[in-house]
Amino acid sequence: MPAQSHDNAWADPSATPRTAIRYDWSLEEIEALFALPFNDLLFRAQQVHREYFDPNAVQISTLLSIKTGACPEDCKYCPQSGHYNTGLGKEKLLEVEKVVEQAKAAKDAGASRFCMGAAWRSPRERDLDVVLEMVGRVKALGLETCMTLGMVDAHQAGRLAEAGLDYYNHNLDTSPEYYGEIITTRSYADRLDTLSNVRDAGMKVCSGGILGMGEAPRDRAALLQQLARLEPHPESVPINMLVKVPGTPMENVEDLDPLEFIRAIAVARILMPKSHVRLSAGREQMDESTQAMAFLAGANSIFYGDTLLTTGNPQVERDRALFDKLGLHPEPIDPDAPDARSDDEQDEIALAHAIQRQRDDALFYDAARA
Ligand code: SAM
Ligand code: DTB
Ligand code: SF4
Repeated sequence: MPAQSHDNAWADPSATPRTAIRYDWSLEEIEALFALPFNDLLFRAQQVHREYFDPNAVQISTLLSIKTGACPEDCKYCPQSGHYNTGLGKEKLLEVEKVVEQAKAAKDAGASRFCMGAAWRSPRERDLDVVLEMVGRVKALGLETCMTLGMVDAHQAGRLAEAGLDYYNHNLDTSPEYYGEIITTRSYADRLDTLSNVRDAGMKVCSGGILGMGEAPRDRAALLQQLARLEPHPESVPINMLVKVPGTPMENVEDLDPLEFIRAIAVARILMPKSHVRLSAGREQMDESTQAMAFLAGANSIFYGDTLLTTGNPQVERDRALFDKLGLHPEPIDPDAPDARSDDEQDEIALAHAIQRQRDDALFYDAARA
């Protein structure tokens, strides 16, 4: 998917006054947005979207599971939880070279960000050493980096930021009220703490949730309210449609009406005008019209590549065809981003981590351990 030239009118800040960024949306205000006639809601979302973004550009991320399965947490939606039998085995942390190979392939296929996920409650120090090397090596390819490793404390977040990690993904998943129905092994407050550690360390925040888990409409509004209360807003907001995996307690939950999903995307766009809203998991089960409506509602990021972490995603050829049909193009990495590092700087960071890792290996790293 080559980047195409496009009209920059949307980027002219003098053209129209931009919608103010707010952090104080009330639940009633948000529910009122959800209750708008569908066309009015989408029109409003599209207006806000055009104030801040090229309406036809979509940020492209590719996911890789760097440590799969046997997670100690009990998230009811998750195929990787060790509490449920979904047929996934316990895998070891991938080798750095394998990750770099996959990242190169993702870049060649057109991704601008590489997201690495681990089925951990939180990373152990010796795992973190390996993970930091992955960050340096993937960054050195010219890709933005994102990791999702579970809870991180201030020290761990600091180490990730120092390694040059651009984004950390940690989802709130659902409303504070519904949360206890879905996860019992970590609290909502734990999640908010991780997000504030990530922010304090200077990384960009990626945080969103999952819809279609049997939640009430009010829970969808309350999830978006929590996200929109974060100041600043998360730069990236993944909205996942539940992928119902056999063996999880959610395998037979009732389908969410796709139009309700689109409404949530539109409301997210209105509440968080400057954030990238990602049409995240669940695209493989969605028809093209639903995806097209999600882009119209203000989604401007996707996961690209045949798999998410453990479940399927549309084939790249299908996505290319969809982009062509809709006249969409991949969003380029912002070369003026304040944290963009030169190639030399990236090489230095990667080298420092490789040396550190060799030292650690000699001391205690047990490669046979999961
Ligand atoms: N273990 C880490 C954590 O939970 O923070 C990172 C990996 S975890 C798989 C990342 C996110 O994937 C979860 O927070 C959840 O939002 C999403 N996810 C997991 N299983 C899903 C499913 N079946 N459908 C949709 N999203 C899912
Ligand atoms: C996010 O919000 N969704 C991605 C990513 N962040 C890590 C994960 C989706 C996982 C879907 C189930 C699976 O493939 O295992
Ligand atoms: Fe573990 Fe993350 Fe899955 Fe929860 S969502 S079970 S923490 S991998």
